[in-house]
Amino acid sequence: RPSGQTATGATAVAHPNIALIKYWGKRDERLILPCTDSLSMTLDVFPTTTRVRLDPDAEQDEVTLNGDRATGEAGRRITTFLELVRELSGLEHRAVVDTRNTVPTGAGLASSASGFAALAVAAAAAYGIDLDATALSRLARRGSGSASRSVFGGFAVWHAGPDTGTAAEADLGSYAEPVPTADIDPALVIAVVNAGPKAVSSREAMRRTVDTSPLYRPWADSSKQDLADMRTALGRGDLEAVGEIAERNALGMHATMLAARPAVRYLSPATVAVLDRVLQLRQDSVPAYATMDAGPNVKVLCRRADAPRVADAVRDAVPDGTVLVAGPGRGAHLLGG
Ligand code: 2P0
Repeated sequence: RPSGQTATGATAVAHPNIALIKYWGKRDERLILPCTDSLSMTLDVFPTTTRVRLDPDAEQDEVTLNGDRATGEAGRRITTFLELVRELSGLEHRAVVDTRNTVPTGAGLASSASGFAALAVAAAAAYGIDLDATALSRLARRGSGSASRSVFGGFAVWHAGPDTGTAAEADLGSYAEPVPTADIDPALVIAVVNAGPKAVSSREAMRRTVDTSPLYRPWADSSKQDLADMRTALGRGDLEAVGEIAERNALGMHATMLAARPAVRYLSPATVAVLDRVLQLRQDSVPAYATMDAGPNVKVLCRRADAPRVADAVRDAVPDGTVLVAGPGRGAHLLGG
């Protein structure tokens, strides 16, 4: 038994991941089955630490997020997730969940990915269900799609799973796994630009895009080729190709949202300022490539050796922003495990 686990409780740590081939759009909202495969790098910054303890006497789950009692949607999502864990375990005990997130407030940095990956690992251990990494990834997916990838360290691909057959078959086929890569010694320079809170949740934005954007299908189709090309580029350790594919896939995803009705636009003037700087870096022969998620922040993929120069350039573009450098990190694990 790892030291993070006691008879009735367990503590797990997980990190966010940044997708290089994006997940955007669900074909099943309840099971969180995506329309497309996606591929990401798990980071070595912003860990989430989650402790789950069973309380046989409690009538309700008690969830604390960064020291405050979770209310509203966040609390509901966690309780719904715990219901699923209880179903799998056959135990009915309520749980005390304590989550500490280190993502800076408003950074828009996939805290649901690290959050549900840590919760899946801690809750499975606390409820005594013995799941392998594949099953943990499937379970984490039910909390938040991108969490399926944070179960693994480094580069991971999340399979959409079969879209013929039963719901159970689709569920079984939709999980993440590590991607074979040659060493590209990558860094992601993260530009947290100043921005207000997200106007549209990614859940709602995905739904609107799938339902109304005439560009959605073409992007989803092109994403298949992007993924195949990305696997090849990672396999041969070609950072330039990895970056080019990641950038085109992300810009395509944002194009689908811009064409939704009404449009969803997460990119801000500061985002574009960073994109200009990334272009300039490439003209100066520094391989650097941008990707953006459901917010204005930019993550710039480059060689670790170039990260200080890239970070300086980005800082110069967004003087009011915060810039930090991340590398590939570990998958979700029990503390002490
Ligand atoms: C990704 N994003 O692949 C994409 C790219 C944002 C843009 O996964 O509804 O929080 O919980 O499954 O995983 C954000 O969506 O959505 C996301 P749910 P999630 O990283």
